[in-house]
Amino acid sequence: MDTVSGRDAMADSVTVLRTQSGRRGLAIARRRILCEGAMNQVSHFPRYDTRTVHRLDGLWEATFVGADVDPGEVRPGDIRWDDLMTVPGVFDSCPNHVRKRGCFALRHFVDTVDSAARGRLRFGGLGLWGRVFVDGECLGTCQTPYAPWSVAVPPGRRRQRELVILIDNRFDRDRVPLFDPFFDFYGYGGIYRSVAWHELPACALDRVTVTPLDLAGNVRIDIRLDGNAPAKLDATLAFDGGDPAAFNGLELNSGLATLTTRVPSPRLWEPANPRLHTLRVGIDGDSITERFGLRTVTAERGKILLNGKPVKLLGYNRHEAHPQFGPALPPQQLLHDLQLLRRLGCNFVRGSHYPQDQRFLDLCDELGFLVFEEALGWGTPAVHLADPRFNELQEAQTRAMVRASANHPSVILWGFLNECESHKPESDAAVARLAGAIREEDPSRLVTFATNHPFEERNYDKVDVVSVNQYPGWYPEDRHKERPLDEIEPLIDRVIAHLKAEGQAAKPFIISEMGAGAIYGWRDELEAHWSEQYQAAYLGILARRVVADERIAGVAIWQFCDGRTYAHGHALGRPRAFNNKGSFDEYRRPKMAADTVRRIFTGEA
Ligand code: ADA
Repeated sequence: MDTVSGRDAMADSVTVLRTQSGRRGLAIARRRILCEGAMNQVSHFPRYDTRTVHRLDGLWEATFVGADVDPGEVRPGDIRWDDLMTVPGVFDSCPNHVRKRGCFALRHFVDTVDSAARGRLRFGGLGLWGRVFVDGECLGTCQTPYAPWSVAVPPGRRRQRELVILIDNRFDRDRVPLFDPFFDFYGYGGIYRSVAWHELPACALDRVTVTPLDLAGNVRIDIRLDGNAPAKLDATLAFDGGDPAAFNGLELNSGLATLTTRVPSPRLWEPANPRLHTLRVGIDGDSITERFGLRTVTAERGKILLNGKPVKLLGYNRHEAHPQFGPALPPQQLLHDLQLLRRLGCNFVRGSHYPQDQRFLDLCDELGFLVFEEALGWGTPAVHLADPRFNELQEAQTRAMVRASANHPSVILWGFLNECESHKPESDAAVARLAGAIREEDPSRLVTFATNHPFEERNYDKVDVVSVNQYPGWYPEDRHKERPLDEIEPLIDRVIAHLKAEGQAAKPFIISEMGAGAIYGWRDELEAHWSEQYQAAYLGILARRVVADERIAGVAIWQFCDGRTYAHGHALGRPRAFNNKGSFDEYRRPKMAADTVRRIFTGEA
């Protein structure tokens, strides 16, 4: 499992096996052999061809530590290892631990090439809470579920390093201020995405961000260092595998060097023709290859413009969800989901409601999807919006999301705080802080957030795009109305009229959520709520209106597929304890609505 890039990977994996069998007995050696080739590894950009990177996805030792323990008191030396777990993976969907809430531990040994090298452990995302120990020493605690996160590892005394990760999935406002039990999606415990251990030189490259400045190939390049920065930086830049050009004596400001240049032979990235470029940056002792696309995204007179041309966003909200894998989806599923969306004529995905898997965004780049990526949030009440610790972690996860995804041309909208109490004064500072942090990190994309208070919203002035979540005809305004579907269009009309009255008519307006539930296979002559017919009729009205209405810049239908949610009393409004508003069920079997939407989005109807 320990893949080593930038070295002779095959020779190194043989060393791994020899070390294990010699030191820790045959059973473990067999276990290692199992680990070596069996797991799905799809590395994503950026890539590193000089440093040693141990990709740690695969089988780890594991154990459920307890439902009552304080994870802050757990020490690696006291743990008895009696189980196995895959990384990525969530323990509470595994047969041995299904439904459990508590503390779970995972262990893996990493055979470093240079024990004297400092390291960095990079996590694509975990939840709900995680703590990392290397050789028994606590190195950091992650309180930002789903967000990319990393921790520095000091050099060790021995080549083999013991890595122990504690995961806790209990709802706890102190430990996990960003995830609450009222969220309408299941809060799983585990390592949701890939983990890698990087061996680093004293001065290493952290990330290189390429920001398109125009359509002629001019770009701004930000080179961010990790470690001891020199006074000035000498770097080489090679686009698309071409010859490296030297850029010497670059000024550094807090480990960041910025320059502008022009991409040779620039090609635009467009949904119908998603052409990508690569940039390899080399410095003394390290290198990184980033992939990016040349495109601009702007807002003008109520429209979203991609490369200067209006684009209508037609798509769905998508949770990273599967009944067995939870949010730790295998790459087959990521591609499968996008292929289903494409068949429906979609060009747009809202990654509800958290930072996305980098492998998923790589696929969106390749397939030409447009993405609304948002930081973790769901129905945040005003009291949390006023809490300084909450806001600090919100900002941290939002910045981490933007930095991780900055090179994906697919991402055009940044968001946060889905359906917070943005009609209350406590929201003003919280929204301003997050919108400001995003613009500071990346002024090249549009900022939005999904409000479910369109008529009392206080924060329209802080966004570039107005995103509204509403469920007319599902959660009824009038329970006695004979034909609830008749609520849909009047509500849309009212929102549009209200935005005009508020002086927001020039901003693009998207319907970031609207939809209705249906139980897969429930076809009924009454065609009432929960029947496939009702949902199909509902989405038919919505999709037709969006396609036809110039004032609507796009839609993200709620939702792509059914997903597990509350396992408590809230499930009374969620049959099967699933949110059933998917156009596909949780196994991606289409309901009637999928075909209705397909016919409208593809123009067949
Ligand atoms: C909200 C929320 C979604 C989902 C939806 C629903 O708008 O943003 O996550 O819970 O309601 O199904 O009611």
